[in-house]
Amino acid sequence: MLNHTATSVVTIDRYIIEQERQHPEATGELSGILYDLALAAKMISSKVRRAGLADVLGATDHENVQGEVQQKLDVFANDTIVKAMDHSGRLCGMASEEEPDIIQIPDRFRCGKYCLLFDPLDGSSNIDVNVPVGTIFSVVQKITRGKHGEAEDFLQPGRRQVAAGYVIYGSSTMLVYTTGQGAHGFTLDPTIGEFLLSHPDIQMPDTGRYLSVNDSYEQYWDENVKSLMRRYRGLEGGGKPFNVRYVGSLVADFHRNLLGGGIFCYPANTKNPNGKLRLLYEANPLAFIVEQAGGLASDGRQSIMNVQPTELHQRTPLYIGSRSAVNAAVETLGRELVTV
Ligand code: AHM
Ligand code: MG
Repeated sequence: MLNHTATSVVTIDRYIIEQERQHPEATGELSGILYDLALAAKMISSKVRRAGLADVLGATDHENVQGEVQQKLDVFANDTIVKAMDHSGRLCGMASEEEPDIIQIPDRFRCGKYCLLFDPLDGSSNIDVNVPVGTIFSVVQKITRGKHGEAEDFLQPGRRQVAAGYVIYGSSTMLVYTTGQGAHGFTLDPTIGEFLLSHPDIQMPDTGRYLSVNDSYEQYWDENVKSLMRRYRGLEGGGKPFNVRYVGSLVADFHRNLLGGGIFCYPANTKNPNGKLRLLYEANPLAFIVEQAGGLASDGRQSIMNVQPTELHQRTPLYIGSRSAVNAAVETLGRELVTV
């Protein structure tokens, strides 16, 4: 843990460099990836901040003043990350929730030893109603020998991540990342365009305060999931009831629970037997963060970080949050299913 006094101003660049110095063997490539991601986050943040003005500022038919067709924000976010990252020589490829296949590094650029996986703008269906959205990212090291990243490189369990994080475009823009030395949060100061250390070494409360789940799916849950939700609500098992909070934007729900304690659940249901959320772009990076903050993430059977992915866009049920709340999920969901 780096020791900064509450009064010192620490930019994200400085923090990344100081963390890197603790590893004499580091080449600086991973730090470079994090700098580039922070830059992409600032560009996306600036665009998201003007989201409601798109129609006001753009010309008719979604053309902007330069005559370019105005892009949907999630496409903009996707392209911004790809363009910020593809030329650095640090990546051997990328995978995005917005794109069907691996994004190859163009031949004119050098290939590096890392793979970047990301959800460029999670919760973007909320953007029209001014609800926080986010970017989620994960970095793993290439394991195949060729120049370009192959499926095998991207389909690695979360446990092999070397860095992960998210950006929340909320009432302020925050970037939270980990390289396995704690989870650290930085708030964007828009007046100087810098991410400044605001939440060093985040520790998640061990007990839950908030429950985030979309219970309009209740009719499609099995009995164990229903029982678990009754337990969280204090209707079964005698525990203290959680407060229910559901934004419907994973980064926003996760971030609140990370700071305040609690659990986010997206259970399997009969309509979506693997839930909705994506293992590689959403569950794994947030699982790495939550574990670094002292919490847990499970698919109901095993740690999210131990799941061996088989497909790029694989979905997974997700129970992520405070240790005691996730343990309650594993305990309840592991019961033999009682059907009535
Ligand atoms: P997206 O990646 O298409 O934006 O979908 C993911 C979002 C999450 O942000 C959120 O937690 C979830 O979908 C909400 O789903 P639901 O509306 O089914 O509750
Ligand atoms: Mg998403």
